[in-house]
Amino acid sequence: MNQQISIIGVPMDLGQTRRGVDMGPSAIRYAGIVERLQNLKYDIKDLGNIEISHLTDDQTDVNEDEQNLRNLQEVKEVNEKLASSISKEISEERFPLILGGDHSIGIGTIAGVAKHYNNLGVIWFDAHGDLNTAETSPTGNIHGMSLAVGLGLGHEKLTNIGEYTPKIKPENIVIIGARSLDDGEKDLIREQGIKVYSMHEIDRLGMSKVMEQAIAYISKNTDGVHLSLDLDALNPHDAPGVGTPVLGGVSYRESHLAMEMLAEANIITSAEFVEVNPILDERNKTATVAVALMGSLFGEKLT
Ligand code: 4U7
Ligand code: MN
Ligand code: MN
Ligand code: MN
Repeated sequence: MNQQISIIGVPMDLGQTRRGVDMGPSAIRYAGIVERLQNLKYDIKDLGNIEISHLTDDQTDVNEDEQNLRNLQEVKEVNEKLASSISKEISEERFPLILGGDHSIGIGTIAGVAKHYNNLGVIWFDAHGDLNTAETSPTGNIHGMSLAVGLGLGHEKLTNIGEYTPKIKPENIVIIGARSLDDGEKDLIREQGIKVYSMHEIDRLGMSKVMEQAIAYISKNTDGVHLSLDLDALNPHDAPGVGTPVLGGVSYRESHLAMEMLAEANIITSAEFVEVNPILDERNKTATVAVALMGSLFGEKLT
Protein backbone atom coordinates (compact mmCIF):
# COMPACT_ATOMS: atom_id res chain seq x y z
CA MET A 1 0.00 0.00 0.00
CA ASN A 2 1.04 3.61 -0.63
CA GLN A 3 2.99 4.69 2.47
CA GLN A 4 1.88 8.33 2.25
CA ILE A 5 -1.65 9.03 3.45
CA SER A 6 -3.53 12.33 3.33
CA ILE A 7 -6.48 12.59 5.70
CA ILE A 8 -9.33 14.91 4.69
CA GLY A 9 -12.29 15.50 7.01
CA VAL A 10 -15.67 16.46 5.58
CA PRO A 11 -18.05 17.70 8.30
CA MET A 12 -21.06 17.34 6.02
CA ASP A 13 -24.58 16.90 7.35
CA LEU A 14 -26.57 18.43 4.50
CA GLY A 15 -27.14 15.17 2.61
CA GLN A 16 -29.68 14.03 5.20
CA THR A 17 -31.74 15.44 8.09
CA ARG A 18 -30.19 14.15 11.32
CA ARG A 19 -27.85 16.65 12.94
CA GLY A 20 -24.55 15.52 14.45
CA VAL A 21 -22.96 13.62 11.58
CA ASP A 22 -20.94 16.77 10.85
CA MET A 23 -18.99 15.89 14.02
CA GLY A 24 -17.95 12.53 12.54
CA PRO A 25 -14.45 13.65 11.48
CA SER A 26 -13.73 15.02 14.99
CA ALA A 27 -14.99 11.82 16.60
CA ILE A 28 -12.76 9.70 14.35
CA ARG A 29 -9.71 11.87 15.06
CA TYR A 30 -10.52 11.74 18.79
CA ALA A 31 -10.61 7.94 18.54
CA GLY A 32 -6.98 8.10 17.42
CA ILE A 33 -6.79 7.59 13.66
CA VAL A 34 -3.55 9.54 13.16
CA GLU A 35 -1.63 7.68 15.90
CA ARG A 36 -3.05 4.36 14.76
CA LEU A 37 -1.72 4.78 11.23
CA GLN A 38 1.57 6.32 12.37
CA ASN A 39 2.15 3.17 14.44
CA LEU A 40 1.93 1.24 11.17
CA LYS A 41 4.77 3.43 9.85
CA TYR A 42 2.72 5.50 7.44
CA ASP A 43 3.57 9.10 6.70
CA ILE A 44 0.38 10.95 7.66
CA LYS A 45 -0.62 14.41 6.54
CA ASP A 46 -3.88 15.56 8.17
CA LEU A 47 -5.29 18.31 5.96
CA GLY A 48 -8.05 19.17 8.44
CA ASN A 49 -11.63 19.67 7.35
CA ILE A 50 -13.22 20.94 4.15
CA GLU A 51 -15.22 24.06 4.93
CA ILE A 52 -19.00 23.67 4.79
CA SER A 53 -21.27 26.63 4.26
CA HIS A 54 -24.79 26.42 5.61
CA LEU A 55 -26.69 28.72 3.32
CA THR A 56 -30.34 27.80 3.50
CA ASP A 57 -32.65 24.89 4.09
CA ASP A 58 -35.40 26.73 2.32
CA GLN A 59 -37.06 24.47 -0.27
CA THR A 60 -39.93 26.80 -1.12
CA ASP A 61 -38.18 28.73 -3.87
CA VAL A 62 -36.25 25.96 -5.67
CA ASN A 63 -36.56 25.40 -9.39
CA GLU A 64 -38.87 22.65 -10.50
CA ASP A 65 -35.94 20.51 -11.65
CA GLU A 66 -34.33 20.77 -8.22
CA GLN A 67 -37.19 19.30 -6.23
CA ASN A 68 -36.59 16.31 -3.97
CA LEU A 69 -32.89 17.24 -3.74
CA ARG A 70 -32.43 18.68 -0.25
CA ASN A 71 -29.65 21.30 0.00
CA LEU A 72 -28.61 20.65 -3.62
CA GLN A 73 -26.53 23.80 -4.06
CA GLU A 74 -24.60 23.40 -0.79
CA VAL A 75 -24.00 19.70 -1.36
CA LYS A 76 -22.69 20.48 -4.83
CA GLU A 77 -20.31 23.18 -3.56
CA VAL A 78 -18.81 21.03 -0.80
CA ASN A 79 -18.31 18.13 -3.18
CA GLU A 80 -16.57 20.34 -5.71
CA LYS A 81 -14.09 21.47 -3.05
CA LEU A 82 -13.63 17.91 -1.87
CA ALA A 83 -13.03 16.60 -5.40
CA SER A 84 -10.27 19.10 -6.11
CA SER A 85 -8.58 18.56 -2.76
CA ILE A 86 -8.52 14.79 -3.32
CA SER A 87 -7.31 15.14 -6.87
CA LYS A 88 -4.39 17.28 -5.70
CA GLU A 89 -3.32 14.67 -3.12
CA ILE A 90 -3.44 11.87 -5.70
CA SER A 91 -1.32 14.00 -8.07
CA GLU A 92 1.24 14.16 -5.28
CA GLU A 93 1.10 10.37 -5.06
CA ARG A 94 -0.59 10.31 -1.70
CA PHE A 95 -3.40 7.94 -0.65
CA PRO A 96 -6.58 9.95 0.11
CA LEU A 97 -8.37 8.86 3.28
CA ILE A 98 -11.66 10.72 3.66
CA LEU A 99 -13.57 11.02 6.95
CA GLY A 100 -17.30 11.84 6.90
CA GLY A 101 -19.72 13.28 7.29
CA ASP A 102 -22.79 11.90 5.59
CA HIS A 103 -22.47 9.75 2.47
CA SER A 104 -23.34 12.56 0.05
CA ILE A 105 -19.59 13.22 0.14
CA GLY A 106 -19.16 10.02 -1.88
CA ILE A 107 -20.06 12.20 -4.87
CA GLY A 108 -17.01 14.43 -4.47
CA THR A 109 -14.76 11.56 -3.49
CA ILE A 110 -15.54 9.58 -6.63
CA ALA A 111 -15.25 12.75 -8.74
CA GLY A 112 -11.79 13.47 -7.32
CA VAL A 113 -10.50 9.92 -7.57
CA ALA A 114 -11.98 8.56 -10.81
CA LYS A 115 -10.24 11.04 -13.13
CA HIS A 116 -6.90 9.46 -12.16
CA TYR A 117 -7.90 6.03 -13.43
CA ASN A 118 -9.14 4.60 -16.72
CA ASN A 119 -11.35 2.09 -14.93
CA LEU A 120 -11.95 2.85 -11.29
CA GLY A 121 -13.47 0.03 -9.24
CA VAL A 122 -15.68 0.91 -6.29
CA ILE A 123 -16.46 -1.27 -3.27
CA TRP A 124 -19.57 0.18 -1.60
CA PHE A 125 -19.86 -1.28 1.89
CA ASP A 126 -23.35 -0.22 3.01
CA ALA A 127 -26.75 -1.35 4.30
CA HIS A 128 -28.16 0.75 1.45
CA GLY A 129 -27.52 1.05 -2.28
CA ASP A 130 -27.31 4.85 -2.44
CA LEU A 131 -28.64 4.41 -5.99
CA ASN A 132 -31.62 6.77 -5.84
CA THR A 133 -32.25 9.80 -8.02
CA ALA A 134 -34.66 12.66 -7.31
CA GLU A 135 -37.24 10.63 -9.25
CA THR A 136 -36.94 7.48 -7.12
CA SER A 137 -35.87 8.82 -3.70
CA PRO A 138 -38.46 8.41 -0.93
CA THR A 139 -36.71 11.14 1.13
CA GLY A 140 -34.97 13.67 -1.12
CA ASN A 141 -31.78 13.06 0.89
CA ILE A 142 -28.72 13.21 -1.33
CA HIS A 143 -26.74 10.77 0.85
CA GLY A 144 -29.00 8.11 -0.66
CA MET A 145 -28.01 9.10 -4.22
CA SER A 146 -24.21 9.26 -4.27
CA LEU A 147 -23.46 5.99 -6.05
CA ALA A 148 -26.06 6.77 -8.73
CA VAL A 149 -24.38 10.14 -9.31
CA GLY A 150 -21.07 8.33 -9.89
CA LEU A 151 -22.82 6.33 -12.61
CA GLY A 152 -23.91 9.58 -14.25
CA LEU A 153 -27.50 9.40 -13.00
CA GLY A 154 -29.15 12.34 -11.29
CA HIS A 155 -29.18 16.11 -11.40
CA GLU A 156 -26.46 17.58 -13.60
CA LYS A 157 -25.34 19.90 -10.79
CA LEU A 158 -24.14 16.69 -9.16
CA THR A 159 -23.15 14.51 -12.10
CA ASN A 160 -21.04 17.30 -13.62
CA ILE A 161 -18.88 17.84 -10.53
CA GLY A 162 -15.28 17.62 -11.72
CA GLU A 163 -16.57 18.42 -15.22
CA TYR A 164 -16.86 14.86 -16.53
CA THR A 165 -19.51 12.16 -16.36
CA PRO A 166 -19.98 9.25 -15.85
CA LYS A 167 -17.18 8.55 -13.39
CA ILE A 168 -17.64 4.82 -12.97
CA LYS A 169 -19.06 1.87 -14.89
CA PRO A 170 -21.76 -0.38 -13.45
CA GLU A 171 -19.61 -3.49 -13.98
CA ASN A 172 -16.85 -2.00 -11.82
CA ILE A 173 -19.01 -1.69 -8.70
CA VAL A 174 -19.54 -4.17 -5.86
CA ILE A 175 -22.05 -3.43 -3.09
CA ILE A 176 -21.50 -5.39 0.14
CA GLY A 177 -23.85 -5.58 3.15
CA ALA A 178 -27.06 -4.36 1.48
CA ARG A 179 -30.33 -5.05 3.28
CA SER A 180 -32.43 -1.95 2.61
CA LEU A 181 -32.92 -1.18 -1.07
CA ASP A 182 -35.76 0.96 -2.41
CA ASP A 183 -37.78 -0.28 -5.40
CA GLY A 184 -36.13 2.16 -7.82
CA GLU A 185 -32.71 1.01 -6.63
CA LYS A 186 -33.59 -2.64 -7.17
CA ASP A 187 -34.71 -1.83 -10.72
CA LEU A 188 -31.46 0.01 -11.40
CA ILE A 189 -29.34 -2.84 -10.02
CA ARG A 190 -31.14 -5.25 -12.33
CA GLU A 191 -31.00 -2.99 -15.39
CA GLN A 192 -27.31 -2.16 -14.99
CA GLY A 193 -26.22 -5.57 -13.74
CA ILE A 194 -24.55 -4.22 -10.61
CA LYS A 195 -22.89 -6.87 -8.42
CA VAL A 196 -24.48 -6.98 -4.96
CA TYR A 197 -23.50 -9.17 -2.02
CA SER A 198 -26.50 -8.56 0.23
CA MET A 199 -26.75 -9.90 3.79
CA HIS A 200 -28.33 -12.98 2.23
CA GLU A 201 -25.12 -13.87 0.38
CA ILE A 202 -23.02 -12.99 3.42
CA ASP A 203 -25.15 -15.35 5.55
CA ARG A 204 -25.00 -18.16 2.98
CA LEU A 205 -21.40 -17.97 1.79
CA GLY A 206 -19.75 -16.33 4.77
CA MET A 207 -17.75 -13.12 4.59
CA SER A 208 -14.57 -14.95 3.61
CA LYS A 209 -16.05 -16.35 0.35
CA VAL A 210 -17.87 -13.09 -0.35
CA MET A 211 -14.64 -11.08 -0.11
CA GLU A 212 -12.70 -13.64 -2.15
CA GLN A 213 -15.28 -13.36 -4.92
CA ALA A 214 -15.64 -9.58 -4.63
CA ILE A 215 -11.87 -9.04 -4.82
CA ALA A 216 -11.52 -11.33 -7.85
CA TYR A 217 -14.46 -9.60 -9.56
CA ILE A 218 -13.32 -6.04 -8.92
CA SER A 219 -9.64 -6.65 -9.73
CA LYS A 220 -10.36 -8.04 -13.18
CA ASN A 221 -10.90 -4.89 -15.24
CA THR A 222 -9.85 -2.04 -12.96
CA ASP A 223 -6.65 -0.03 -12.45
CA GLY A 224 -7.60 1.33 -9.01
CA VAL A 225 -10.21 0.52 -6.35
CA HIS A 226 -11.97 2.99 -4.07
CA LEU A 227 -13.45 1.70 -0.81
CA SER A 228 -16.51 3.60 0.40
CA LEU A 229 -17.46 2.31 3.84
CA ASP A 230 -20.73 3.46 5.37
CA LEU A 231 -20.69 2.44 9.06
CA ASP A 232 -24.36 1.46 8.78
CA ALA A 233 -23.19 -1.64 6.87
CA LEU A 234 -22.38 -2.97 10.33
CA ASN A 235 -24.90 -4.30 12.76
CA PRO A 236 -26.30 -1.37 14.81
CA HIS A 237 -25.25 -3.26 17.92
CA ASP A 238 -21.61 -2.82 16.88
CA ALA A 239 -22.00 0.61 15.25
CA PRO A 240 -24.95 2.44 16.85
CA GLY A 241 -23.83 5.96 15.93
CA VAL A 242 -25.33 6.17 12.44
CA GLY A 243 -28.30 8.12 11.08
CA THR A 244 -30.06 5.30 9.25
CA PRO A 245 -29.43 2.07 11.19
CA VAL A 246 -30.82 -1.20 9.80
CA LEU A 247 -31.04 -4.38 11.86
CA GLY A 248 -29.21 -7.51 10.80
CA GLY A 249 -25.93 -6.13 9.53
CA VAL A 250 -22.33 -7.21 9.18
CA SER A 251 -20.73 -8.14 12.51
CA TYR A 252 -17.66 -6.49 14.01
CA ARG A 253 -15.51 -9.51 13.17
CA GLU A 254 -16.92 -9.94 9.66
CA SER A 255 -16.16 -6.31 8.88
CA HIS A 256 -12.61 -6.76 10.15
CA LEU A 257 -12.14 -9.87 8.06
CA ALA A 258 -13.28 -7.88 5.03
CA MET A 259 -10.71 -5.15 5.72
CA GLU A 260 -7.95 -7.69 6.41
CA MET A 261 -8.64 -9.44 3.11
CA LEU A 262 -8.54 -6.11 1.27
CA ALA A 263 -5.19 -5.38 2.94
CA GLU A 264 -3.84 -8.77 1.85
CA ALA A 265 -5.10 -8.30 -1.70
CA ASN A 266 -3.44 -4.85 -1.73
CA ILE A 267 -5.95 -3.38 -4.21
CA ILE A 268 -7.35 -0.31 -2.43
CA THR A 269 -6.09 3.03 -3.76
CA SER A 270 -8.42 5.42 -1.87
CA ALA A 271 -10.92 5.08 0.98
CA GLU A 272 -13.67 6.91 2.83
CA PHE A 273 -15.39 6.14 6.13
CA VAL A 274 -18.75 7.88 6.47
CA GLU A 275 -21.95 8.36 8.45
CA VAL A 276 -20.33 8.37 11.92
CA ASN A 277 -22.71 10.43 14.09
CA PRO A 278 -21.34 10.93 17.63
CA ILE A 279 -24.64 12.40 18.88
CA LEU A 280 -26.38 9.09 18.20
CA ASP A 281 -23.43 7.03 19.41
CA GLU A 282 -22.60 5.29 22.68
CA ARG A 283 -19.33 6.59 24.12
CA ASN A 284 -17.75 7.11 20.68
CA LYS A 285 -18.11 3.40 19.90
CA THR A 286 -18.79 3.86 16.20
CA ALA A 287 -15.80 6.15 15.62
CA THR A 288 -13.66 3.67 17.55
CA VAL A 289 -14.90 0.86 15.31
CA ALA A 290 -14.15 3.00 12.25
CA VAL A 291 -10.58 3.54 13.44
CA ALA A 292 -10.13 -0.18 14.13
CA LEU A 293 -11.39 -0.98 10.62
CA MET A 294 -8.95 1.53 9.13
CA GLY A 295 -6.19 -0.14 11.14
CA SER A 296 -7.03 -3.47 9.54
CA LEU A 297 -7.40 -1.96 6.08
CA PHE A 298 -3.92 -0.47 6.38
CA GLY A 299 -2.33 -3.74 7.41
CA GLU A 300 -2.54 -4.02 11.19
CA LYS A 301 -2.06 -7.65 12.27
CA LEU A 302 -3.45 -9.41 15.34
CA THR A 303 -0.24 -11.37 15.94
B1 4U7 B 1 -26.80 6.08 3.35
C1 4U7 B 1 -32.93 5.78 1.73
F1 4U7 B 1 -35.27 5.79 1.68
N1 4U7 B 1 -32.76 4.74 0.75
O1 4U7 B 1 -32.74 7.21 -0.16
C2 4U7 B 1 -32.99 7.15 1.04
F2 4U7 B 1 -34.35 4.36 2.97
O2 4U7 B 1 -25.68 6.89 2.91
C3 4U7 B 1 -31.86 5.74 2.78
O3 4U7 B 1 -26.54 4.74 2.87
C4 4U7 B 1 -30.53 6.24 2.29
O4 4U7 B 1 -26.83 6.05 4.83
C5 4U7 B 1 -29.38 6.00 3.24
O5 4U7 B 1 -33.24 8.14 1.74
C6 4U7 B 1 -28.15 6.69 2.77
C7 4U7 B 1 -34.27 5.57 2.46
MN1 MN C 1 -24.69 21.41 10.46
MN1 MN D 1 -24.41 5.12 2.37
MN1 MN E 1 -26.19 3.42 4.49
